[in-house]
Amino acid sequence: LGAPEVPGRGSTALNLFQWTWSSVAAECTSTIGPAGFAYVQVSPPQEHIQGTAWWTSYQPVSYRLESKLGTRAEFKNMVDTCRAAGVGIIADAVINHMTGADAGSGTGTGGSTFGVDNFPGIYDASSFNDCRSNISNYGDRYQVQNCRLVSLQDLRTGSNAVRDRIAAYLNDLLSLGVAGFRMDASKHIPAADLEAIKSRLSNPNVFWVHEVIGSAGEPIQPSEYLGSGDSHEFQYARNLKSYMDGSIAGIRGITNGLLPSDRAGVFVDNHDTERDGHGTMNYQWGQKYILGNVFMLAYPYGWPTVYSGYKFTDRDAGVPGSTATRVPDASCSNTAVWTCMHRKPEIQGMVKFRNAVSGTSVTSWWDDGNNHIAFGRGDKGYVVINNGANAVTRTYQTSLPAGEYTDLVSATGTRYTVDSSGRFTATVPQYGALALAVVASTPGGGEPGDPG
Ligand code: LAG
Ligand code: CA
Repeated sequence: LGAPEVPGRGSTALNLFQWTWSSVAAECTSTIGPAGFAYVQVSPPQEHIQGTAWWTSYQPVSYRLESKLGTRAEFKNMVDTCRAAGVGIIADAVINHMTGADAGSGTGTGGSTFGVDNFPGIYDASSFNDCRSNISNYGDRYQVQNCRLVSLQDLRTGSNAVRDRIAAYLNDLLSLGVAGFRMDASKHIPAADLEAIKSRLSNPNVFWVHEVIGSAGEPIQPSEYLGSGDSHEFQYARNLKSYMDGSIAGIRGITNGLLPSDRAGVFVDNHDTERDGHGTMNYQWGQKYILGNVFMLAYPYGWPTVYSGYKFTDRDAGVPGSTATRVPDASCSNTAVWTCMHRKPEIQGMVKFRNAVSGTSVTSWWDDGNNHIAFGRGDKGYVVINNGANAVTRTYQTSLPAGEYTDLVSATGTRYTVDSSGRFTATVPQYGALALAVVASTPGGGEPGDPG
């Protein structure tokens, strides 16, 4: 299901948006590995245009691993350090395009020079598609895949030369030990081109998750891309927002019409949706956002990625303190800047919950017809979510073995006794949750990529 399961660690991923390689490495050791995440998705590692906006990461200049987030040596150290902590790195692969034609020429973060149709030693005019206008009609497949996305020079991914060059870049990252790729802007690349690129990799079976923003009525849909990887299911995040914003009693309907569970990447939000003002929740939703994460991690659908970025008011602004060529290291003690969502006890507890209940399905669903739901995960776990403005007290019927359990969601480790009929009584605070699970006493070992 999704990225390969790491023995004892499941497959849950954490998206650390705009975290430098050295800060990711430190966080893998101190927090991410111990918390039980299996993967970290990082921002694009290739050389890109200079500038303080976050989105410079999405304007490649060359495939040298010299970016605002760190050097090649720092990237390599991150991969090794995280691997030693049991965590695989998923790299964000920007291969649909190079820099914006509107940006003209300049020097990248690694010192490479570039111009329109001109990326010395890598690409020239023949490397780009013939269409030189910007995409304006998402109902037109040809345009979406061959013209320029917001002016970004569109690579001729149908040509062998371009496919070879992109594959060489991805193979370089594989040689450094990355565990998988988030494929940026896959909707803008024909699925067959992506399959041809993947077949050129040193490991053609490496995990890929495609970013295809599915939109009803458009000709290009996420399901088209399953030949070379899983696809992110944006509709899941949109549905999650609707339920959390209204009533969650019917939230089991969240997967209606979506990709099959074992092919769908899911998230509460990502770096695009958190700032586009609508569509999904974001950290500014507070407790409801956390409850959305609790549900995603508790419910057996898709391959989940928890998102952790930085606070913002301006959608373009990069990490505060960024220069044109460097982003400051992330720090969870700097709570004015970093959300550090992955350090919240609710999130860490639910990652443990998901790992503990792996392989079970939903049992004993209960809801109050409004905003109070509860369900089991076989005889391994039980979760309660209260998306209402008042505390709720209830006796819940579980399938758990009798015994004492520690609530994985509460920061204080509240304990509950499940009786011999599988029942326990609890009071769950407003916009709160509770999760009990049969947790293995020793954390699982294994590293991403170990034979399972
Ligand atoms: C993606 N997935 O398909 C990324 O997830 C998304 O973050 C990227 O857009 C986009 N596709 C290209 O990889 C981001 C920003 C854009 C930004 C673009 C290129 O959301 O705002 O465009 O990256 O840096 C910016 C300006 C545009 C300008 C363009 C080219 O906002 O006005 O035309 O740069 O100069
Ligand atoms: Ca394209």
